[in-house]
Amino acid sequence: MIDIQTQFVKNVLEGAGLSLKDSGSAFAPSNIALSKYWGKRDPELNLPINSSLSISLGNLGTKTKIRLADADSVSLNGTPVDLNDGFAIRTLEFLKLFPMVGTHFEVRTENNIPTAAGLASSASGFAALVLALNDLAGWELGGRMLSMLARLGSGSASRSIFEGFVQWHAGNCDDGSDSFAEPFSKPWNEFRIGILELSNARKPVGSRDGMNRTVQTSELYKSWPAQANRDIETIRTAIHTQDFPTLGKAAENNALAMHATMMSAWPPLLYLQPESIEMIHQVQRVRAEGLEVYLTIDAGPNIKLLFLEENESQVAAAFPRLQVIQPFG
Ligand code: 2P0
Repeated sequence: MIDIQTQFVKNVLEGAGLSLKDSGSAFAPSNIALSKYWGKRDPELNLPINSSLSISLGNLGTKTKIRLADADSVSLNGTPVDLNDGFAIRTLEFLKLFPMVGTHFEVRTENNIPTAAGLASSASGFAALVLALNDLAGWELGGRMLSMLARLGSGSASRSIFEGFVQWHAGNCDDGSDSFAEPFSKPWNEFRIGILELSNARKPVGSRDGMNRTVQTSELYKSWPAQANRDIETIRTAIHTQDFPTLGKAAENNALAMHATMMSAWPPLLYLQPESIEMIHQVQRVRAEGLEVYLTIDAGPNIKLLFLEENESQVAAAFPRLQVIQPFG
């Protein structure tokens, strides 16, 4: 497992100099996919079956500081993390891919989003870790290369290297060299995302196991890659023309289609809770009354609303617990 990843890292770092500093630090935003990543074609290089498209969440994300040390240590929001904890294990396993930088690391992570609440903290976490490593090692890598390194930690992390709208290209090559993320389009300042946090409990099946189970057992998954390709094209065009209803419809349909593939897996994956279903109905009700609001959902029970600034007060009135995010600041 480690060999193919080590070779990949070597290829990415070819030509990059090493100019170590005392410490490296960086921030990376969380992101929400408007057209989702669901399914891997290669688990070792973390290559996806389909491309995905996301929007980064501005100043919501992860700040990481890293330095070389005599022994490994990891902290999260100021509290030391047990090295047997899954978060520390994943972080330190990832850093083992970079022996040219060092053997032991002190990693300090600050998250301003709830960990594992379906708000993709692994995305901003691995993106910030790669950006901090790039700072520590003085590699001066470009965004494309950084996104490929972040991808090895977590697929969605490849998108969190960038601000704004981002596409992660699935690529075709077996060696992973054409599977990277890149930003596109200008800012859309009126764009708003509303988070309805219905549960911050850890989910019973993580995304990684959930997508593998879906690919292996869901009959409906067969139609997913083609749908994802169509939705990405629709959403890209809608972003360029700032056609919000077209974007919203495609994003909502994409998320619910992904959940249909999950539910048709065996054993079934049902991330939605009764409150999630209630909120889906509520979105449909207010939209029927003329309010331009759409939803998206990741591998968890929480609902994310998509709307424009002009409708913010009406959306907030219809969904009282809403946390509103301005992705473009
Ligand atoms: C996404 N999700 O596009 C989709 C939608 C969840 C549902 O990316 O195995 O944590 O680390 O590559 O990136 C979550 O999956 O999975 C995810 P790994 P990751 O945002």
